[in-house]
Amino acid sequence: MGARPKITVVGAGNVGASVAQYTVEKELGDVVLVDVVEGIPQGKALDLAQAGPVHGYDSHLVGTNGYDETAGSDLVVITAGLARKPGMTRDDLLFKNAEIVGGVVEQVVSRSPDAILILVTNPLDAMVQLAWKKSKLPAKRVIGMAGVLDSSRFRTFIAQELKVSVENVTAFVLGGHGDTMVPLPRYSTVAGIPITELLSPERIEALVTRTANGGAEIVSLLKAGSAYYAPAASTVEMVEAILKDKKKILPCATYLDGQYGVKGLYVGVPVKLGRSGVEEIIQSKLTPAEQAAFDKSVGAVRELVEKLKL
Ligand code: TXD
Repeated sequence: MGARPKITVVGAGNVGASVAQYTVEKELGDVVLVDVVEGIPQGKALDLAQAGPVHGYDSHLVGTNGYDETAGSDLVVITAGLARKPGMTRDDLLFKNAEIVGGVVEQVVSRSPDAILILVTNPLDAMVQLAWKKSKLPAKRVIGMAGVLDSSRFRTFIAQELKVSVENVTAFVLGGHGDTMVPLPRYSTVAGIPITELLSPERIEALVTRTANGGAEIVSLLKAGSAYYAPAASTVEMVEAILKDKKKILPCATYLDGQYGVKGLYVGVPVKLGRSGVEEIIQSKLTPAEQAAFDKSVGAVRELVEKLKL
């Protein structure tokens, strides 16, 4: 490891390995890949290192089953966790992943007290709240990835519908991850034009519904496992915004302390990401209908968090 930023990725499964891949392809820093399964992080790190000559990156990669190699990380991405198995309730998953994420946070923070944490493990909003509590880090340095993915899905569907470049499409989403997320069509644009001027309310509603069910649509196609390319790409957009101090505004799960009428809870809203983490929470006025949908989403997040008794 050298003078480049140091990025630890915990969980070398589908999302974690893809995060490592995109991170080195963009040469954002050196990567330490951690997993409990023996051989997997080592094998994937070595394999990715051997793609370096072809892709032209010099980032170093290390795979490990321990945490000593993670010491002094600038940024830690946590994807470790279980997926829901048959017979397992959402609550079973909540408690199991809380145990995993809690343990991981203790291990990484003791060795990298200055790191910024990005949480990916589901249920996302509850896991990021737990990670913040356990880490005792300032809230600006503990951030959850979900909104970038949800808005990227929405942007994909808008671009397909209107047959325009995805690069022309921006989208604005709020709320918790998944089925209660709140897309804001009047702030979602194509080359600056709100989609409310380009699409009928019915078509917008259909795209919104498909976005909210975006994760489930992929699970039903893949059968085993869930989405990982877009989740990893979304995570790496956050990594890049932070390490390059871009001041990029992205929807992330962040700690609200009164903003949007919410206090003491992690929820997805647009934030400015820079080298110190969440540098600003971007606020905008919601219509009564938008605020009601947001409040409902916040209620669902709060319900999960309360079960954890943090
Ligand atoms: O928008 C979002 N936030 C999400 C969330 C988008 C996609 C995936 N999302 C969630 O991320 C998903 O529901 C899972 O909770 C995580 C990881 O998903 P992934 O698809 O990567 O799951 P895998 O392939 O099962 O990988 C999980 C890895 C696996 O290799 C385990 O061995 C490892 O986590 N694992 C651990 N690593 C380290 N330490 C501990 N304790 C541990 N336990 C399991």
